[in-house]
Amino acid sequence: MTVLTQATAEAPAAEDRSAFAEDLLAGLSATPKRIPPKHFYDPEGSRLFERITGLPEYYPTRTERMILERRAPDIARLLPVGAALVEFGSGSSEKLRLLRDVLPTLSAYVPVDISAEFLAQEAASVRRDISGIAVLPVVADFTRDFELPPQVRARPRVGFFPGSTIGNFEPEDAAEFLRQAGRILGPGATMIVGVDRIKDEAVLNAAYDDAAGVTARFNLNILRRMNRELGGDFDLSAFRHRAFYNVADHRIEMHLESLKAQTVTVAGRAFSFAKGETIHTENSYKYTVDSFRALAAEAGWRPVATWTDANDYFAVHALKL
Ligand code: AVJ
Repeated sequence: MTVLTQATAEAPAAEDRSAFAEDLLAGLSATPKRIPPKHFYDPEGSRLFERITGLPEYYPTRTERMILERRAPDIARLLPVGAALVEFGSGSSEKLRLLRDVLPTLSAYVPVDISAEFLAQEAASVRRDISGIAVLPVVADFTRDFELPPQVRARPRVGFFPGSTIGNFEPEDAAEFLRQAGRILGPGATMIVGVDRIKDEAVLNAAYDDAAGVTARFNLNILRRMNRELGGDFDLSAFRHRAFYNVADHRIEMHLESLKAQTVTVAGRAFSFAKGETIHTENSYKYTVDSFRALAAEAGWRPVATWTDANDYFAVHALKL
């Protein structure tokens, strides 16, 4: 993960595409082959992810929603009145809406996202629906350094990182992200983070290999994206979706497995695949309540509360600097 680099002034779409090409050429040249999961989310990938969140096997989204709604009063009690809520990688601001009981405590909402267009739309809809809160969007890659709007510097600050997105980071990068979030938010800050928990392997495996095949389409869509945006000639029927829980490393791994020996061209370069060779497209790390608290503590945060569900599937952690 690149940290401490200022977000570029380039148009996000152009930056996106060249970053995609660069990551891809580097990742397909590596052994084993890999592509970073952030490139899943073109419009079709985002649509498929939305469908994943509604699948019967995919428990994280609905479980976290339930915890946030139920525990909003407890979260509110931890926050200083007049706090500014900074959401890292906000996407749609629907999680803010779940925190209905937190809203009276907030003076500002700062959604941070790389997609300027989506961010502007969401900001407008939050302004329309929620009164008494200044909406101050920041266009930035939240894994890099960025500046908070000057209006919130004098207010208490709360970071919000839901969705277990932190699970996509290698644990050392997750710690680095938390450290950097602490630097951005500053002394006295609070952080609310959603984290998926280690659980029965069968439950984990089903969540990433659903019966309807939506996750398979989500994974394979990255090949379609390479074909469309980078002139690739991937045959989608010559690859299959694989997802499994790696017990030793506490993570779900997603791969695209080549069903035969083949050579594919993308971005003007040829890449050979052996039969059975995979492209590693995602890690989704899982934590125990204690292993996540230890990680946060290592990054300079003090764990102050953890809320979970009756199945112990998911955890929402509150941290203080
Ligand atoms: C958005 C990273 C939290 O890891 O569960 C869902 C992405 N990948 N199904 C996750 C994902 C396959 C998701 N995160």
